[in-house]
Amino acid sequence: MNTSTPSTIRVNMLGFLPGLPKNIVLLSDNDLNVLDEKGNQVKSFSGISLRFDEASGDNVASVDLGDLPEGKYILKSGNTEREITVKADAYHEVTDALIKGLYYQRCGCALEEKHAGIYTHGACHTAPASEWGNETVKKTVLGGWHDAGDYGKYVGPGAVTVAHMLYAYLLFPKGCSDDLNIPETGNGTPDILNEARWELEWILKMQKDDGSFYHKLTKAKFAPFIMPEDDKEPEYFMSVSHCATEAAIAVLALAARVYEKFDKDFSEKMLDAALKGWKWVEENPEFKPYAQPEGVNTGYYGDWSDKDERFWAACELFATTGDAKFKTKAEQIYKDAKDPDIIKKELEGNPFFERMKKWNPDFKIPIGLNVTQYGWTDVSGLGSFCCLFVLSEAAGEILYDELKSDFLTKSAETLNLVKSSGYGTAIEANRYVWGSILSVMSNAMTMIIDWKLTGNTEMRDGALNQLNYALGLNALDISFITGFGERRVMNPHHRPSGSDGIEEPVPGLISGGPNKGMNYPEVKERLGDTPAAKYFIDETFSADTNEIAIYWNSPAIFVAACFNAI
Ligand code: 9MR
Ligand code: ZN
Repeated sequence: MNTSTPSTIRVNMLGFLPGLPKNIVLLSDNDLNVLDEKGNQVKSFSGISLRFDEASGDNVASVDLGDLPEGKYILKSGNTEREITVKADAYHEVTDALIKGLYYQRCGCALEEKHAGIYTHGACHTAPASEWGNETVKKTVLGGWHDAGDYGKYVGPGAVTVAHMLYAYLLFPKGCSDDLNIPETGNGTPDILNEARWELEWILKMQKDDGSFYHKLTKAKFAPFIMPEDDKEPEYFMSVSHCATEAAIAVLALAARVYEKFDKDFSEKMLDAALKGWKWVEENPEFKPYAQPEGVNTGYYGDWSDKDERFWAACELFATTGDAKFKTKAEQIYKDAKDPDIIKKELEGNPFFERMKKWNPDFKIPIGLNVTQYGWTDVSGLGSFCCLFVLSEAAGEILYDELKSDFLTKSAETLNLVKSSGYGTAIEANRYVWGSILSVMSNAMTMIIDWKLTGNTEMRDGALNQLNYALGLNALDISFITGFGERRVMNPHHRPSGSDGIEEPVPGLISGGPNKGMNYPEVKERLGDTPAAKYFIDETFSADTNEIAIYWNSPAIFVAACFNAI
């Protein structure tokens, strides 16, 4: 745990890029002096005026240090000093580490010392598993990544994680470097794709003969804090679900294109599986939400609708096959999602909607697909990637022009969030929920896409501020990425990190961060009415504020790879 007091100078602890803005945040209105390594003053800022930041309750001033050549600098404000670095490859190591973070989540194999170093461990979860409630179906499915701090494996979350990685690779190939020291390193395929394949192979095995995909492969209950190889409780294939099936179809169709030039057989296998999955969807068009069986309390990942997954799947299948029926389907879903009568009908008696209304009486009927959402609940934004960058103009009026205009409306709102936050963080004060890092990183992705589409550098800079947030420019003065930054997360809710006897947690994992939504009673008791952006405890028990998850790492990979490529 970090016991030192947070500094009144907040910075990206890894450093800044020479040609881009260098935003820092001050918590005092003293003049700011910038000294070079020899102690010469190179810049100074006076007339600092503080403003109230709602999310943190802090009075802060954001300062862009502007142009500074590569080197180390000392920032001086009153009696406070803080060192920063300006470096062309400031984000290289962390991008690599975030990708390798997924290697450390690999299941069904041992992590060998030559790749994992001190984090080596024995093979885990290698026993055959049966279908929940049906012991006659029993098979051994190895592979995949442990989802998060727990050892569960879930198809939908795995699919979005891979999608973030594949789009990071497609958009910023130079930002995803290729020497991660994983077992496949040097095989001619970029390591980001090698790592993503580990999950894709597992997703393929989660398909049933009828084309559908199991929702998850987990035990009945979360394991205690033990190493994965010591976790011997039986695993079960939980029922199939529409969301899992369609997310799997989408990512397999996408991956079929990406891997084609590296491994044709693998690519064909994935496309066949995707098409077989789609056939199941056509034969079972009526959406049924995943229902957690009695006696099971591992991750739920339930959803009120699958139109976003179906939309994404149709887009990717159209992009891969060119078959117009998928385009028609995607267009239909896009249009229907804007029809209030259709939505109202969809929500009638919907258990998730009923729950939402109970929690939040102001809950508004969601009209239209949320084209800037990329997380496991709403994957519409992954469809945006496909429409905007793969299908592009040729996709026509709905899937390109209309979607692009909807997208740019949302991204403008996102940039406004950055401007209205004292720390420049793209999240409303009341949106610090479980895994708030997903909102922050997703909003960075949105601004990056806008920048790629329009060339608006304000968007790029807004996105950069979110990477800054992850690396220390925040109300806690903490780097949320394990292994990086002088004040970094040390006790994430992560079973291997909490049980391996090593002080430093497994590196390259990103914490979910402040959450003032649904909290553990002990967290509520200790934090009380602490402002949302500080609702965080760097202790192992606090899964609600300090767990790690594969699908939080992956948007961070996307954002880091973008700036690593600049
Ligand atoms: O990411 C999930 C978050 O959106 C939910 O609010 C939270 C509580 O239901 O669950 C998160 O997912 C967890 C999953 O259920 C099990 N593995 C760990 C995940 C990260 O906390
Ligand atoms: Zn395992």
